[in-house]
Amino acid sequence: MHLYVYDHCPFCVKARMIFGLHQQPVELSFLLNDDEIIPHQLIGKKMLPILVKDDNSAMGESLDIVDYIESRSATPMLSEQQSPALAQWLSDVGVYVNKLLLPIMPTTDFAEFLTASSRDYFTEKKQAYVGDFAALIAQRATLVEKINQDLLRLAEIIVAPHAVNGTLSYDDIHLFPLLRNLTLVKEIRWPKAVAEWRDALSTQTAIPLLFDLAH
Ligand SMILES: N[C@@H](CCC(=O)N[C@@H](CS)C(=O)NCC(=O)O)C(=O)O
Repeated sequence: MHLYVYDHCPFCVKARMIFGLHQQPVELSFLLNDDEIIPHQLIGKKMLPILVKDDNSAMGESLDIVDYIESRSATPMLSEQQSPALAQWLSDVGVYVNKLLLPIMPTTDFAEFLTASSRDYFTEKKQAYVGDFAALIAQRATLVEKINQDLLRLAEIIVAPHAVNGTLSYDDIHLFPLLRNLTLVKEIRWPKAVAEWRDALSTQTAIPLLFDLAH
């Protein structure tokens, strides 16, 4: 199977996680962010992740891909258990965290941003809904302080180092991509319980964290 992704994309990380958890090999391709042709050819719109299955049919939507790999496994790994506290936390943080993270993305060495035109494409598209990147970069210290406070709250929600609810669930799939992207931000103060969970999920999914790219 073949998975088309962007490295910065939280939905793509969700799809990558399920392959890692099941230790199922998948061929990964990182598309340039301004490549509209391949996604359109595969699913008729410009959106990743896309899984091309063994029968050559293409599937979009991260959670459909997660469910597809789960349902094919003799030993499904994700419980349906949901933490209302985590859902609330993700919703609260979702209000502002893109203002911190999106302006950083085109300054990284991610494969999807290797060309000037791919960086320009991303910047123009994301600024249209999150706001001017230069203005957001000026707010970075305030946004970092907000997430540092919220990570303290998250530490109280995490039940066990290997799984946010004590056993692996879709909640782990929802949380890990955000925390992975936050490893790009060098000023983050990681509470111990959050750092342990983050590292354990990175190990279990075989998806590297981004500290090497942090600035
Ligand atoms: N509901 C979709 C959302 C996927 C999504 O929003 N992907 C973004 C990247 S994070 C995308 O491809 N956006 C179009 C673009 O970047 O041009 C899913 O869960 O897979």
